This record gives sequence, C-alpha cells and structure tokens, in this order.
Amino acid sequence: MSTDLVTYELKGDVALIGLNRPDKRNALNEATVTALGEAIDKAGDEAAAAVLFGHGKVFSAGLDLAELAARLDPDAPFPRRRPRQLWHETFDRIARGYIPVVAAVHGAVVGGGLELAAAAHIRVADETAFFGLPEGQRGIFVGGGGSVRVQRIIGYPTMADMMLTGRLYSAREAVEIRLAQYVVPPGEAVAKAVELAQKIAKNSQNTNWMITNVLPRMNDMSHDDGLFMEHLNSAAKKPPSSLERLTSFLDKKAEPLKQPE
Ligand code: 1HE
Repeated sequence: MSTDLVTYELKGDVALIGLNRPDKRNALNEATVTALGEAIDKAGDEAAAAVLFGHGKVFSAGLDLAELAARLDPDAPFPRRRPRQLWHETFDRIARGYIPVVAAVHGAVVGGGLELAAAAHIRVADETAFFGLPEGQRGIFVGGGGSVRVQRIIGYPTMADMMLTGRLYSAREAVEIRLAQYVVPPGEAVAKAVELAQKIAKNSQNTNWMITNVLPRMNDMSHDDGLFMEHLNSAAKKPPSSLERLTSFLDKKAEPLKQPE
C-alpha cells in the first residue's frame, strides 16, 4: 500500500486487509479510504476472497470528525472542484468488486464504520462489537452509502430508530437485525472470518461473482426483470470448472453436505 494506514497480507487465496489507525480508533480519513481502495483492488487481482478487519481496540469509529471539522471551518478554502464521491466509489468496489469480502468486527462499528462493514458480504462480530449510527448526535448524515446499503439490510424502522435515538446494538442483537451473521468470543472474529473466506474461496469464482454482483442488483429490479436476469445468468456459458464440479459430485467425490448439529 502507498501508506501504512491499511495493512495487506495474502494468505493462500485469502487477502487480509486491516484498517490501521488504532490511535484514532480507525477513524476513516481520506487517506485511509484511499489506501483501503488500493488494498481492495490488489485483493481483487490476486485473491479469491478477502477479510476486512480493524487493528487495535475497535473496527472503526467512522468518519474522521477532525478532518470534517477542518473542512467545515468557515475560513477553509472552498474546494476548486467538487470532490469525487470517494467513499461511495471505494465501498462499491468492496460490495460489487471481483471477490467476496467478509468483515471481522469488534468494538465500535459506528457511523461510517458500520457503512463500511455493510459493504462487505458477510459480517462476523465478536462479543465486544457494538453497532450504531450516531450521525444525528454529530450534526451530519450518513455518507458512505448507508442510506441505501444499511437501510436495505435492517429496514427503515430500525435505521430510523438507530439514527433518531442513537440506539446501539450489541453483537447478539445485531444478528437479530441481520447486521451480523456470526457472533464469536472476543478476539476470535478474524479467525472465524478467515475460516469462512477460505470456504468461499473454494467455490466457483464465477458463482461467487454472481452472488456478489448479480443478486444485489436484483433487489433494484421488478419481479419480471429479476427473473429474466436470473435466467440470463443461470443459462450463461459456464467455466470448465463447473462441469468438473458436477462430475465430481456425480462420481461421489465431492464433500457431502451434512445436516447442521
Ligand atoms: C476520532 C474519532 C473519529 C475517535 N474521528 N477522531 N463517529 C463517532 O461519532 C464516534 C466517535 N468516537 C467515539 O465515540 C469513541 O472514540 C469510540 C467509542 C469509538 C472509542 O472510544 P475510546 O474511549 O476507546 O477512544 P477515544 O478516547 O474516544 O478516542 C481515541 C482517539 O481517537 C481520540 O484522539 P486523541 O488525539 O484525543 O487521542 C479521539 O479524538 C479519536 N477519535 N473517534 C476523529 N470518529 C461519511 S458519513 C459517516 C458519518 C459518521 O461516521 S458519523 C460517526 C462518527
């Protein structure tokens, strides 16, 4: 990476991407979001799945409020050009990029930190994690795609409650509102996320791409268009590995599906 604000490590097929501003609780300033985008692109080029986590006490305290305050200073120069939507662009490269991303979260997952976690495809929370949208208390609004992405996950009533009352959700409560899919003991989120990412990496990459890129778009379509889109994708030419996978099942060589305990 061009900075040390984000760490990057490739372990087999899985890229580990870590927010690395622990002294500022991984508050997201422009440089960190830019470095995150670079890490995501690198992972998309060389990994089959990625894990996104935060170094230090928390996953992320959200938008860097000091950076925003400096921008709101009445004496700050008006930007010469309208800034590009760095957050939207970067978070979309996670949500609709080349590979599935599992977020491993702990401690604060708030504001833009929650918007970032929501851009991942699966969230693993350890028991220290708490989720919130304190924008109302800070006099600002969601700006990292949360109005679309978080609202789609938890629905308007829950999001309105979180934003209006400042309600925080624990890791276990987060599962009930679908913000998290797994809860693990403190300190175990990254290990669980890596285990999931390794499983994901074994799938057909073509199917993974459809799950991360086609399915979410269907949410934006009518019933009829959704079914048509499904037909286009299920009938599309498949990579040679699909036939190998089918044959492996038919030859009784595939790992059997087991009833959960
Ligand atoms: C920060 C930030 C930040 C911490 N921007 N500097 N986000 C929030 O409203 C959450 C604000 N942060 C907190 O509520 C707390 O910091 C935490 C609960 C996350 C962690 O508490 P704690 O006791 O572990 O840490 P701390 O002592 O509060 O913070 C440590 C340092 O990080 C301190 O700086 P220092 O120089 O005094 O050591 C804090 O100022 C700094 N810090 N959070 C800047 N967010 C695109 S729209 C998205 C809109 C939003 O994200 S709104 C939500 C913003």
